[in-house]
Amino acid sequence: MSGIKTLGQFIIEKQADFSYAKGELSRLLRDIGIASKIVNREVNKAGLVDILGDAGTVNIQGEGQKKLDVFANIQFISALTSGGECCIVATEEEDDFVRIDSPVSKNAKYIVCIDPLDGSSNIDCNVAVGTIFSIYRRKSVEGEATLADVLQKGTQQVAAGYVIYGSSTMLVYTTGKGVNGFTLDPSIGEFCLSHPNMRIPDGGNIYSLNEGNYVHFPEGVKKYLKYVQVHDEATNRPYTSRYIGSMVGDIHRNLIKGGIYIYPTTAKSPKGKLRLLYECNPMAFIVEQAGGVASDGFNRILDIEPTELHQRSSIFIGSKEMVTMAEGMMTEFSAEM
Ligand code: P6P
Repeated sequence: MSGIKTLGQFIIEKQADFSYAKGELSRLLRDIGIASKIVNREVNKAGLVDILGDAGTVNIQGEGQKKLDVFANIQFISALTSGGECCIVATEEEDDFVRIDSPVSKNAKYIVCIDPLDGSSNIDCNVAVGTIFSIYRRKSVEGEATLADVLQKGTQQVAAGYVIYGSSTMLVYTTGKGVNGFTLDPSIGEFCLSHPNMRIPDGGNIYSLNEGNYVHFPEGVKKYLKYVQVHDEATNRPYTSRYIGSMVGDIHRNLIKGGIYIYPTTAKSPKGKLRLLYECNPMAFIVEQAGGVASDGFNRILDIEPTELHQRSSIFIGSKEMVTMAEGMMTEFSAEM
């Protein structure tokens, strides 16, 4: 029986994959793993300690921050600061990007975009929540890194991953050579390789979207919803609706079982709700590396040129055949508009 392989051992083993890396990216990934374990400890105790509920503050998205949002944000920034490999952190919880203020980090190579705790409104009802992160190499070669180093296309990511704090805690990441999943073993406090070379099925019958927004959906999405709900045994329809209001939870399930997650434009979110830099891009990189597809309904997510830090995008992400079908309906109806 092959022995346990921890995240740290795996990262070092795969370091040879990066011709340019001299260990910095490996250390950066390990820093993120450490912060995830600290966040996991608090998420798991959320009902027991005074860390539930609202922090009484509002983030740039206009969303009330939960105490755990703020706690997770602090933990990741702190781990990235002490690790010394990251010069800028762009986080959902801060209006502007955070320049890591430490002598070693000034010339650090990497930029991290992160949603420290996505889906946090679910914490009070014990539904899975997650962390989502993207890693880029800074483009500028001298002086301080700037916003231009942050606003890079998703195709420029050197790594991306998520942590799901669910029935078990898993860290799933890619560096562009496939997707691997690690499950936290609390008895040794290590993430251990549990899902090597994750692949999303080409087809599936799970669709994830908030049908409460139906009246404001684009016509192509309405058409796709009607398609998945038709009774047709030959094509295994009607499909199954699964939506937990936590992107990491919904996409992780669909990654394993096959499925599509859609957050289209709605009346409340005319540009889509999810943020390009630290939700759509990392999830798109991971799903593409697992054999799936991710677009805004028309264009590949990873090709979108960012112009703002908290820019939003609609997203259609998951099994190749399902996303392609939905995109076809979006195109069909946009042509008729
Ligand atoms: P709605 C959580 O706030 C989040 O960013 C994603 O994790 C989740 O899929 C989506 O928003 C839920 O949004 O509008 O359906 O409640």
